Amino acid sequence: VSREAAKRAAARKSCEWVADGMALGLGTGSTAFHVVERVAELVRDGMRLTAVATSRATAEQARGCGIELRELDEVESLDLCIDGADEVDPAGHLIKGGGGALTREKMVALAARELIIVADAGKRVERLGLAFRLPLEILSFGVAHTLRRLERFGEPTLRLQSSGAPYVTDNGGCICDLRLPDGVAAADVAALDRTLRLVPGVVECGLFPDMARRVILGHDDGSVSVTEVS
Ligand code: A5P
Repeated sequence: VSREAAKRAAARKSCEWVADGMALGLGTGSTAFHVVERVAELVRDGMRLTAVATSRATAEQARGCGIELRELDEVESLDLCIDGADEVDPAGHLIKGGGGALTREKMVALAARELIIVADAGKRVERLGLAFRLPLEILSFGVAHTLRRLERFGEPTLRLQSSGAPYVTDNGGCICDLRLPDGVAAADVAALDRTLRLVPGVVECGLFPDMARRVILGHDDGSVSVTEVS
């Protein structure tokens, strides 16, 4: 319950940066869920907002609570994207993709002038990738070959559904969860992201280097801390 309060507090705080007339990017996951709820309240209170969702699940939630949605290609840019993360390091670099939506999340975040990350304080780590496996979206074509190619970076595993079948993303791809035995130092995040994206079969990498402008962490007592990333 307290973790939920932390997520909710961070999510609600982030919406203080939402202003009338904005086009928003809406993230995916249990923390972003609270962002969508708060944005819907703002719309009900009369704010004119439009949004691009980073997943089908978020689109469904947003539509259900009256937020006007656009496709990414219907907008030239977004004013602000608010999303969750699986890990945040001291430099503000992120691991995302625990929910499998990393490709759309990265595209929507890049289309936005500003990315705000909302998370419970447990997501803050000293070094990315030690506790959480790095998600990569990979093509379903030739999965075994792509996984083998990824072995030189760590221990790749194919994400499965509870039925045992491969997990399928909104884009029809698969997810490889890559265990990085030594994690990744802040100084190496951008290079590792580039290198992994060059592996044939890899669609996108869950490393988000230098993308967050502001990180809002919620604590169990409902307080929040806001860090501006320089
Ligand atoms: C979705 O693909 C992820 O990037 C999420 O943003 C991330 O998993 C955070 O989710 P929670 O807010 O549910 O922890």
